[in-house]
Amino acid sequence: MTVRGSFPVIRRLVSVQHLHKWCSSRVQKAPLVYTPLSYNVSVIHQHRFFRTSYAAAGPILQFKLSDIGEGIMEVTVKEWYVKEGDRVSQFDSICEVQSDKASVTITSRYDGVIRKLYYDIDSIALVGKPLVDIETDGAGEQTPDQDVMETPTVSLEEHTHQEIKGHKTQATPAVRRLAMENNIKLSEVVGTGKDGRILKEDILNFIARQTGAILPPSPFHEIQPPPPAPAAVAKPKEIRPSPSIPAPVAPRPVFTGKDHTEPLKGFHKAMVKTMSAALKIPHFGYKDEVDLTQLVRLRSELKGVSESRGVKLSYMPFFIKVTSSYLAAHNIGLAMDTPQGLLVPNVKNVQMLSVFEIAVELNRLQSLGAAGQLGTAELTGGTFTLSNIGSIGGTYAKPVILPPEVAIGALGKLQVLPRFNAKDEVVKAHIMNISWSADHRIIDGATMCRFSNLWKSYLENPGSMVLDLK
Ligand code: CO6
Repeated sequence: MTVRGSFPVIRRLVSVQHLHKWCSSRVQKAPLVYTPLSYNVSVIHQHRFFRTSYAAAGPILQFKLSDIGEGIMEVTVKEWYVKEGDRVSQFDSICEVQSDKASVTITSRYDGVIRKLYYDIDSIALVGKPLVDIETDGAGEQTPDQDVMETPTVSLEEHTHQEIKGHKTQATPAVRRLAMENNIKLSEVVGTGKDGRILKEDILNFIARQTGAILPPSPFHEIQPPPPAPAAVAKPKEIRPSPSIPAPVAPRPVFTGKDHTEPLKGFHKAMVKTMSAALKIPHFGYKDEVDLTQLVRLRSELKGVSESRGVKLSYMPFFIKVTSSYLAAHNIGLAMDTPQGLLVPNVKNVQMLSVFEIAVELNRLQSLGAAGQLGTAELTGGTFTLSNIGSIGGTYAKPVILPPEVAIGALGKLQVLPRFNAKDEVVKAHIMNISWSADHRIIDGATMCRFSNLWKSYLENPGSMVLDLK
């Protein structure tokens, strides 16, 4: 139903929504943009020609940001230790990058001259994309298999075990991952590689020394019983167990599971960004219960009619219609549990649709969602969201606002419960709880309370909808 302008509460929601949209569009324009540079060989050589007369120059190589582990796909460039034209050697520090987990110093894998820095300070650098171009020294340049990173100087997560103030270690990402997976601090491992670089063998030897563990490359690590103590090996005859003491039973191998770190992708990654943006919104919650006894009756009357037209009629079309009470275009989003995860498609222009038409569109969105075919058209432009968590279970929720919207409602499970009627008699009632969250910068509690009361009154007296329905 459309009740535009006739309620002060609704007018306030309209104006604040516009204000909020304006603010949010600015927030959404925040960086997170990476422009990959496609290189053309002639351009590189021209660049070289003008910038250097370096005689023994080799090819210009793109030094790419290697996999840092822990599913990190992008980092922020915090500091450059080199500038264009600087000469670097292998393992010289190039820059400091920061992920949401740690700060890492990236070191050079080549000897040569820095020809190009790809990012400004505070830009987002992507794993696998070029960081710098290095004009290497001669054609026979050594190219180690993997980029080398120095130990993070600031570790934000305890389990990385890589914070060693004033002491830097060198190891490839694969070696770091091996150390991390086995809870080993790199600072405690003696590196036997070039310039003290820690090799995979160093980690395996460290584990063997500590626990006697042998780590086969399988999903499970079989921890072998420790080898005999050196003293026992050196002086076997001095240790004579008494005949009365039973021979020690060989400890059984212990199997430890192996955790996997999965990078966040697709819609899940988008959820991280949206919900992180939502964290900046000061949410307040407002909850109430709604007696849907009459609506339950009404729906059961209309359900058969709807089904005879080939459309499933749940309660959602009613909830959506009643929520459609503000803004010029009422695109009511609904949280949908799909095989791809949580998605929020919206029903466009609800102000122009009947309950039946909403049900038709809802059925279409559900089919698309189940088939993994919801697209940008369905997923953008929402103005208000309802989340029917009650279709899965639960009574109350604390829904999180989907920016740039300013409010959201979570519907609880519809339950049959005893309630008192106007004559003080206990009656069987169909009760559903509604949990609203609103942006307190824009909406105050009283506004939300009035809005909720209006919403509730339409649903508790569905006959009254007929008066205002468009
Ligand atoms: N209570 C009791 N029964 C319900 C309810 C509630 N709340 N909701 C639906 N139903 C009934 C519904 O009437 C149907 O009954 P019959 O017609 O008699 O068979 C039946 O359950 C199935 O309904 P269906 O789910 O198919 O359709 P509906 O239109 O109600 O819901 C949907 C569509 C897309 C919202 C739903 O399928 C869905 O995906 N729900 C999950 C939404 C979700 O994941 N929300 C969590 C988001 S995160 O909010 C969040 C704050 C956190 C917790």
